[in-house]
Amino acid sequence: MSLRDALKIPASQITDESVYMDRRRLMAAFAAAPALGLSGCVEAEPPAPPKTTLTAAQAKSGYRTDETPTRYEDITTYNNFYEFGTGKADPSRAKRTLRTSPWTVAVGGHCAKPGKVALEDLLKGLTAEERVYRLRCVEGWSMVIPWLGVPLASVLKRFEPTSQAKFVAFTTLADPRQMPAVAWPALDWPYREGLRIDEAMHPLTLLAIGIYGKPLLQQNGAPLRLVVPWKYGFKSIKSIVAIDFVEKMPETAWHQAQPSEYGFFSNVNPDVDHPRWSQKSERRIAGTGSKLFADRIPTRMFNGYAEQVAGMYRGLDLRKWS
Ligand SMILES: Nc1nc2c(c(=O)[nH]1)N[C@H]1C(S)=C(S)[C@@H](COP(=O)(O)O)O[C@H]1N2
Ligand SMILES: [Mo]
Repeated sequence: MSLRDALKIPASQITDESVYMDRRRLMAAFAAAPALGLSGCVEAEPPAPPKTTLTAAQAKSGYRTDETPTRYEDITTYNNFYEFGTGKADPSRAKRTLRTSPWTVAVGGHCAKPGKVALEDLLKGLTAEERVYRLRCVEGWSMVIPWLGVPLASVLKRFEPTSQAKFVAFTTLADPRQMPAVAWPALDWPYREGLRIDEAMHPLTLLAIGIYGKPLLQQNGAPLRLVVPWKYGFKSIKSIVAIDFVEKMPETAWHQAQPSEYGFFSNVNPDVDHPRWSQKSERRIAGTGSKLFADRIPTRMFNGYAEQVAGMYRGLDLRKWS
């Protein structure tokens, strides 16, 4: 039995053995250079972001959609959360081992007021809003989800990031006692993600705490996860325990696993194919009758949020910086 079979990683998700071995070498190299850590630069730095202007009304127009929301039972049973297994049903079938209370988030790096903050304090004084955002996965499926959350910007501003804070790095909990699949090297734990500072501060970027008005379930990334609606699903990191303001583009779990397949920006872009499949179309998780997927629909640039976010990438080669 191959390692991939043993780990139940579908071929579409991870690769052939040779790439897997490459990744192991990469991980070994990474372990040998721990100083790289969170501030380690992934590749050459992209040009600085242009100054963008977005009116409140323009931003708000992205908060809703007329599309039919995906059913709650589908949103909570068709998941990617590799810390609980690589199968889509694994996270919802897993025992409820994640202790979400008390929950603390360590915020650090280039900011005037770093600190380890209890979740209640992190959200104190902020009003949770419902926003209906699409989530589009690289594997070609998508959902429409009524998220409950707070703008990430309003949380980050309280820590007073300095001018050296060019990027924001996020880290998921990696406790094998609470997350059984962390015992297996499906990814190099902890799961990490990152955003450029303007993306992190963009009004569309949400720190979600619920779905359909209910607190997030374990499988959806309780007690708080990121939602970046114009990027592929893996940018929406779950069960966040650390947020760091960094100067260099941070390493991310999927980029580290497959640098040729998962770029840092990972903006939904129908014109840039994943090396092993097209990104031109997607299928909604339909949840009607016995049909899991609805018919294929064309994928839209920036997942349909171009009006709100395209300005942030003016002058950036979206092929090179995919
Ligand atoms: N920590 C962590 N965050 C994660 C993942 C993961 O495996 N671990 N999977 C990502 C991927 S690939 C997707 S598509 C979304 C899925 O979110 P959902 O299960 O709530 O729909 O979570 C993202 N966040
Ligand atoms: Mo995904």
